[in-house]
Amino acid sequence: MAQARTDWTRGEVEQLYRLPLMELVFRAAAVHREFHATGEVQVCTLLSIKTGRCPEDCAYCPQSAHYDTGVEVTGVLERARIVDAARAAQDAGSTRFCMGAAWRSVRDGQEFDHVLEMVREVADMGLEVCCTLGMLTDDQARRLKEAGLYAYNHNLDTSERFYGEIISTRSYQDRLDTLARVRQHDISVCCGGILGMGETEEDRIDLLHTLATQPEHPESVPINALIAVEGTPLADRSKVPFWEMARAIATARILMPRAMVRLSAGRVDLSMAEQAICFLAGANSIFAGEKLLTTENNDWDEDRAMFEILGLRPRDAFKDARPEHVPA
Ligand code: SAM
Ligand code: DTB
Ligand code: SF4
Repeated sequence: MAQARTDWTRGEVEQLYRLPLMELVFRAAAVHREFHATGEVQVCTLLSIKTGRCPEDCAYCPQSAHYDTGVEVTGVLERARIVDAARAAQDAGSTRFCMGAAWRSVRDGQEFDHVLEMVREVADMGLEVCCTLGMLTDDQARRLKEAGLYAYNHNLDTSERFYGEIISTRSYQDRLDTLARVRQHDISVCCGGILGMGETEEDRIDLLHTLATQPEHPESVPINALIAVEGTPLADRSKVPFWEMARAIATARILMPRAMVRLSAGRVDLSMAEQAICFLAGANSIFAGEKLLTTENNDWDEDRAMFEILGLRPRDAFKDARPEHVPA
């Protein structure tokens, strides 16, 4: 099996991205077959455990306190709500449960202790537990790992150049620093971006290049299409053309052959045929469940029907590395 390269040049990434689409998808499908059981799709479910009033000004985000989006604000959810949601997700066939909090960064104290407790419980249920809580210190990453955290989501979102036009309250380097801490503590890295925020093709190529030249590739790469939410500065952005999504997915698949490439936000707007092209182009993970964090997602039943028609099957949990506490 070929090695995964982390020394891609910008020119190589650009060349791939700009291939005639059918050629690009064909090459991505070949890489996909070499590195993965085709037809196998990881099913993940999100839960927003703390919603809204976030001090950051991410222009795409309905949870930023800077914009009036009408999102329902909550404190950190209590144990029963989280455990029930995790169980429901597991019963519906999900193998990864991701808890998201609208924080700029984690603060030590009662709330973080509660999150650690929730990580422990969800891990004990046999789910791959993931969190996305904003920036982390070294010690917080260590404590999350100790509690049984499997993966951490922290997106680079776009190119370094365009980042400053989308977020002013933190830097690209802040993101990279947290990612390095997560990696240091041997937590699986989930890192991707958003298309359709007004970035150019050059920015998309730069993002893919940055992801693929990290010292180690992220284990999962979510590719989101912007969900333009009323009240955010990006509310009027037109939808990213589907073919750009397919292009980004296929390029990510070729550049990071072992990664799980996740067809993430925006899937709700895609037809089954469009989703099929994404799976062909190397996407092998989705978010399932009626909601992402605050926005609507595809119906469980529709997803089940799609799996049936396309001959897809859910991937087992912990296929890459099973922690000691989880029986085989
Ligand atoms: N506050 C934490 C952070 O920023 O890392 C965690 C939650 S944040 C909502 C997680 C990710 O959701 C963001 O990095 C962004 O990529 C994605 N996201 C947020 N709003 C989105 C939108 N409207 N459309 C697409 N993706 C979005
Ligand atoms: C990711 O890349 N996409 C997910 C997850 N990681 C946390 C979040 C999408 C959020 C879409 C907007 C919302 O539902 O609030
Ligand atoms: Fe806050 Fe995360 Fe939303 Fe940015 S993306 S406003 S950090 S919740």
